[in-house]
Amino acid sequence: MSAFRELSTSDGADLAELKTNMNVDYVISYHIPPDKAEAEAGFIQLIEALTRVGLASEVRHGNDSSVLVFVKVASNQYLASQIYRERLQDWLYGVRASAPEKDVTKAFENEPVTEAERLRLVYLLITKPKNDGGAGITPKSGQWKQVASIFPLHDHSFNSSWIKTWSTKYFLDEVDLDNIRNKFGESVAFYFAFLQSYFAFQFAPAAFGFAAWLILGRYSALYAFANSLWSVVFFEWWKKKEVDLAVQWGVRNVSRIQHPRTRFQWDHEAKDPVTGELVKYYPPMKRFKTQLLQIPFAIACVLVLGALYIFCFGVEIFLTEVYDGPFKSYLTFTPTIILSSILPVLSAVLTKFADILTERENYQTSDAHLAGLVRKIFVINFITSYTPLFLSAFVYMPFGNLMMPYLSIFTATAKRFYPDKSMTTQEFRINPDRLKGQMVYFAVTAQIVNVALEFVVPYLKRVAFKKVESVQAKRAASQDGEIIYDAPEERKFLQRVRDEAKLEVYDVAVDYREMVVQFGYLTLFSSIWPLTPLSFLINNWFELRSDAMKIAMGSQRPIPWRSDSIGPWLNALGFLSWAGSLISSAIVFLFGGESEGPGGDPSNVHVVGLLVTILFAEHLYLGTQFVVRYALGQMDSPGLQKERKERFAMRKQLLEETLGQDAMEAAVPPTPKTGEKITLVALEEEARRLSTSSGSGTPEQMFWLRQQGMDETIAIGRKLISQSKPRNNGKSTIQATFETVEEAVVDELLSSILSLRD
Ligand SMILES: [Ca+2]
Repeated sequence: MSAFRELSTSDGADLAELKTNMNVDYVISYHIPPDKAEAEAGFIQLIEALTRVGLASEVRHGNDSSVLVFVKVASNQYLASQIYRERLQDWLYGVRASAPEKDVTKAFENEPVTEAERLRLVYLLITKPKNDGGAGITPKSGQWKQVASIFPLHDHSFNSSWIKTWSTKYFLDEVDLDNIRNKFGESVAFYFAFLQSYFAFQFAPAAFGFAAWLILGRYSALYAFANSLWSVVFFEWWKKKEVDLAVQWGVRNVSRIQHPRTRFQWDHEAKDPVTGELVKYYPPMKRFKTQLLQIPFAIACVLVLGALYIFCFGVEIFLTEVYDGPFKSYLTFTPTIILSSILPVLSAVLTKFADILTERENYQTSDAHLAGLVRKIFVINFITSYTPLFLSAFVYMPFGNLMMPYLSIFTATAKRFYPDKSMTTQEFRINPDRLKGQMVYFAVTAQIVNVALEFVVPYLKRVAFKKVESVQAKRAASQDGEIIYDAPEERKFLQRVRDEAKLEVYDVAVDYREMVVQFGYLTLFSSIWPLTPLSFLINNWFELRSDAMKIAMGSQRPIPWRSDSIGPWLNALGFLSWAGSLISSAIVFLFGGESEGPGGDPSNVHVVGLLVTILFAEHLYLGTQFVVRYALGQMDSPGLQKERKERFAMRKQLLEETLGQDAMEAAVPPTPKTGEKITLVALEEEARRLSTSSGSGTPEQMFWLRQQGMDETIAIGRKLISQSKPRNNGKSTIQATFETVEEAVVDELLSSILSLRD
């Protein structure tokens, strides 16, 4: 509970190790492979690459199989030139309305560098390709596969006051969101802004839902209409709000400055026939062929997940409504157990497929890559989230009586298990409350379970891992004697960094997905139970706070990326809002009025055929529109070409004029000289001498004085590597093997699919 206590009590932030980040910009966790020579060579390359782009580094012991490399900008002048260059680029791309001041010093006086801006630029410096002025370090891939993670350190005093402020107020205001933006960048700030707006908007449906529950009852046409109208208004309003926020935060059009994906593999480099710029080329047809695999992928998702649901659905209906034998009250849990044990595995495999498929689509920019991935993830989530309700509303209720003969399969099976006992069955009757019961589950129980899965489970996992690790460390220490790596004054700080290194990487897409799925329940099915919006309203107050806590305590500090919208999720919202009008009208049509549903007899449904036709046609229409819109978006037009040509020329000229290539290069600090032979002890002494003789060394200065220059960092790093005892990245062998096998199987399957097509 220590991390929790530190952050939740007011004096937590006073702890010395939480107060300072030692001026560290980023921490790189370098995993030591079993082959020590390989480890050392990779480490030397890492330090050299960092030094080449003007970054200073210090190395410390990480755990048995990793070292931590601390990175900060050595030359503020070089960083300043990078920031200035980027601001200029922003202006050229229309992100900012005015050009930055020509006098560089003045420019920074007028517009001080924010923390998010600095961190973003330093991250780019580390990861950008070499020919783009970066160190080209790509975590976990290719040459850098031993680089496990690159993360900034949390600002714990900010975090604790953040959580405290948010948990004591009902509404977040602009200042709250601005603070998030300055710390974690616009990409995270947009999520919280969206969630806050969504939360505020939900007061309306919560109120009229409550009124409808009191007065109109369920399946009310009036409620469905109002709800649908609300979703359209919210969607359109948010589209406007998004632009507004982007302008306010100075990131409008920032999605135009797209970051090239480091893993993009091009066929060849060619001159753009229009601008003359040298571009990396990957034939769009080749990509399109891979993209076509999305169709079988979606079909496979429907079949695999659909089959599972239908099977569980059949078992459930049989057990609850037909079966009347022994252990009935326990057996009714069977479908839930089957579903909750198989569904996560299936979704994980399908998500992995989506991942690999998107990777194969080989997008040039990270934005395009993300959009491609989100499309597939959305398909999976749509099916897993809404199928149970779809089955109940459109299969069970209208066709229930026709299902009866098929349920005799289960009866026969059950009788085989109880041949001697006389198994009784009851007459099958449609349960009219089934739909409502399910909706209450999704609106209340599932939401609470989600919070637990999102926050409590990862926390418990961390505690357990820590326990295991400390036991392992103790055992290792008793076996081959303890090596003390940390200087006493740094020990607590380093321990804190090691803890942060173990945290998960925050992925804002996970949080968006959760909210988008919730929005779907609201638009598609809330007419079944009008208290749904009220329940979501309450949930979302907690969601805002628990997501904040997830970032502050459960994740590494996110890289402060910029963005000018909620990205591909906007389309998902638009789709759900549109689909909501169809589905909820169909539900009201089927179940509204006196009869409360067709009662399992299809002859009670007169216009179902008509509705299905309309539904199908609408879907087809939407699909076609989507494909055409997408295809047109990929095409170049003469107007666009002209614009691109002009912009390119202007950019090139201005960049050269304002900051010549020479000036940029001059700012890179000279490579440090080779130091004399050093040992850990000698450096310790040096640091101690400095602290006692001058008396002026702050902890931050002392931290960066331990290793002076690249060569000393390399020497100490090699020593730490040679002392290490790699133990498979902290994972158990079984876990590691399982992951490798899983990946290999999926990759193999995909390869064979691709080769079949060729
Ligand atoms: Ca969340």
